[in-house]
Amino acid sequence: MATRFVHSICGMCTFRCPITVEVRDGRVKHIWGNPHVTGGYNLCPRGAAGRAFEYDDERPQTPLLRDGARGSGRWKKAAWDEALDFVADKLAAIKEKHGAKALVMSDRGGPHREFHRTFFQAYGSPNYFNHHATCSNSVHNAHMSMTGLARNGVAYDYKRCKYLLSFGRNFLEAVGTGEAKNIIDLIERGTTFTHIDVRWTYTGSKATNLYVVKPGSDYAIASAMLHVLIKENLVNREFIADWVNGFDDLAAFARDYTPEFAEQASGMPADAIRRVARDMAEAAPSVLLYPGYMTAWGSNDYYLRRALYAINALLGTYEAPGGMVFPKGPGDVGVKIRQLTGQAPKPEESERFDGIGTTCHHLGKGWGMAQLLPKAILEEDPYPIRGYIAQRHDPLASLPDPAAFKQALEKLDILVSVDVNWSETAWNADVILPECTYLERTDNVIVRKGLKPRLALRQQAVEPRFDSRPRWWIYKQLAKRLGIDEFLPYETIEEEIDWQLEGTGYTHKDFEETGEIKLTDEEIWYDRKDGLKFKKRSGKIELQCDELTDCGVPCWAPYEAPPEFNGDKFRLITGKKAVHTQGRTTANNPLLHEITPENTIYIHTSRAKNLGLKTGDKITLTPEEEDKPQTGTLEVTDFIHPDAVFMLHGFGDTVPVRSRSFGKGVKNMQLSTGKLRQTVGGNCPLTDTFVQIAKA
Ligand SMILES: Nc1nc2c(c(=O)[nH]1)N[C@H]1C(S)=C(S)[C@@H](COP(=O)(O)OP(=O)(O)OC[C@H]3O[C@@H](n4cnc5c(=O)[nH]c(N)nc54)[C@H](O)[C@@H]3O)O[C@H]1N2
Ligand SMILES: Nc1nc2c(c(=O)[nH]1)N[C@H]1C(S)=C(S)[C@@H](COP(=O)(O)OP(=O)(O)OC[C@H]3O[C@@H](n4cnc5c(=O)[nH]c(N)nc54)[C@H](O)[C@@H]3O)O[C@H]1N2
Ligand code: SF4
Ligand SMILES: [Mo]
Repeated sequence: MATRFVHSICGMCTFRCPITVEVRDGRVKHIWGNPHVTGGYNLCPRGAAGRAFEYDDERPQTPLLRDGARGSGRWKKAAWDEALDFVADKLAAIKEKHGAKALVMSDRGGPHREFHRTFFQAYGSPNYFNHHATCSNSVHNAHMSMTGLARNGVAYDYKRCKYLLSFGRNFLEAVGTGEAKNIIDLIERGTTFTHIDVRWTYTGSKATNLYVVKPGSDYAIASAMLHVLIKENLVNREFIADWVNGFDDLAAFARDYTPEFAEQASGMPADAIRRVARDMAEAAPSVLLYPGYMTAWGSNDYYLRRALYAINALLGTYEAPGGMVFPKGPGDVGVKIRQLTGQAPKPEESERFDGIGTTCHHLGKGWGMAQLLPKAILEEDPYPIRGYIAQRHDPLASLPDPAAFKQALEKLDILVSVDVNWSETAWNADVILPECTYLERTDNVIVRKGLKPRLALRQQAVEPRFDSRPRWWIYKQLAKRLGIDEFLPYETIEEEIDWQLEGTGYTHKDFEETGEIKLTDEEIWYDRKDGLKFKKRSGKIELQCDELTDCGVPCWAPYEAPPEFNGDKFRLITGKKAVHTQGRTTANNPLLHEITPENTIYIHTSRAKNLGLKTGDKITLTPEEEDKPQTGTLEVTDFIHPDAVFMLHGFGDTVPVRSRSFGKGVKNMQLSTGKLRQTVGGNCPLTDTFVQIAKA
């Protein structure tokens, strides 16, 4: 038996962990953590279940054209030429009739976007957006507003951290393996880890201190921490003098937010708030105040995230050992990696459908606002949108109110889904272009930024099982048909990789041995006195800035208390578990489905008692604006805040051909009616969802 080991990149979520695929006789035998990179730790359950995904037949196996009503499940199999001709003709007609901006494209973000982003830019539309409206928009835009840096414009030096504070970052269940390993090491080293959540999680159970607070009250807590740091002069005066503008405005804002005020608002004891602020100051600058990952909680997220970054700024944690460090790239070691996205010209038609850059200037164009698409399509406001390519993105599973979203999609001339699964969006599309799985394809070179930057490559481990194609091929073929393929200068993936690496002395062959190329053995640090690279006009962190106030957006907004919850009314909180990814198809993965086949509904014992409910009861959940209840199974627990009802995200599958997950559990997104709207941070206000609970 012939066994090979292929070093590659996991694709079961977007952490892109380094993997080694054991291939025996052309089949995946097992998937390991790549020992050359990780030093031996292994994958999360989803990463290991990649093999079950690969050998599951329940995915689109050829290009498909819709052959019945939308969502009816009637499809006509098509050859690739036929499907690509069909798509290209539609895209050409849309451009001719309505202009390029009438086409929108969304994806999952990240560094594997080169091919479709370049294609889309060459087509000439400004209307690219990604999933972040329901993920990190508010934290990203908060950081941009203060530093000009993206959310991932800083990395976290867990290894040297002396105090970790997190507001709801569920490191050990919403996992990335490398980060989870760092957190476990940190806990084992005895580092103080304070965690604030609205329920007990696995992460909370491992923390040094856990505070369960009123949902939506975190901004009061963070403001009170600012209050203590400033009032007790625990801030880093030298760092502030060198790098921070607007301190006085922030101090004026924080003056009224006493720990006692925050205790009343949140339930977190005032003494504890004081102690956390003082302990952090003691450990500073080796402190990590994690600013949040999935931050699409409520309407005031933006200010919570600004407050968290402000605490980091006042404690001087930027580029400090154990703090938030600037991730270094090839440029820092004098290496230049070419990227396709720079090749196509910027679209001439620059007015975006979501208003970013025209009516709305304080938000970044890079991520967009997916939640505004339905309104733009339905009302042709600000102009008609006629085509949509969803590339590795499932808006009908990841955005609130899928019924409203679906209604808008009906108005399109074409909806294309490029997916590896039967996603909810694929099921409702006009055309499905099946991509090869991450184990069946090679992608572009990516940069792993950090203190020691590296290059990494996803490398094909096995032959495609079905009539699917890699994304580099799909977009090259579409581009050829539209006469814009000069911007994708390759015929094979090896040519593309070597084009990216030209002038570096490396070629695609250099990834074969370990899957990565190390660009340096030494850590790179910038000089904290004069070498930090903030991207605001002043070159500093701006706690107060004209760019916001000129748009009518206050830099610091007053705390607004969330409503009271009693009787049968609850605030809907959703989240992840280590065995599933998002609203996506891991619920149908044969192995992962076996571990967690459906979600249950958690409420606090005191609330259940008042409603006469007990564990195992069938209950209905009714959304605010519609009388369409869903039914689920109740779990009564002491380990959740009484205001909240919690369920795992990603269940209640509506795609019949996913035989295992179809119809199992509750689809929380259907309860979030009326949430396809913008907040000040650009995120959807997902946890501003209120539901009524009753016995079924
Ligand atoms: N209520 C609620 N809503 C949420 C969340 C929540 O916790 N609660 N989580 C939010 C978060 S944090 C995020 S990031 C978003 C995520 O939302 P999405 O980005 O839509 O989620 P994913 O499920 O990761 O991936 C989308 C699609 O990519 C497909 N896919 C996977 N691998 C490949 C591939 O290699 N090629 C192609 N072409 N397609 C592929 C999957 O089959 C899936 O259909 O959802 C958000 N929505
Ligand atoms: N297994 C697994 N791991 C994943 C993913 C996955 O789908 N599955 N997705 C990845 C992605 S894309 C992302 S963005 C990250 C998300 O990582 P996280 O943001 O850590 O994860 P979530 O589960 O979305 O939600 C985090 C927590 O927020 C808490 N919370 C909700 N409202 C409040 C509040 O008002 N205050 C406080 N303090 N806490 C609150 C919830 O109780 C929940 O425990 O996970 C990544 N890792
Ligand atoms: S966290 Fe798990 S699923 Fe995500 S990339 Fe890493 S191993 Fe794969
Ligand atoms: Mo996310």
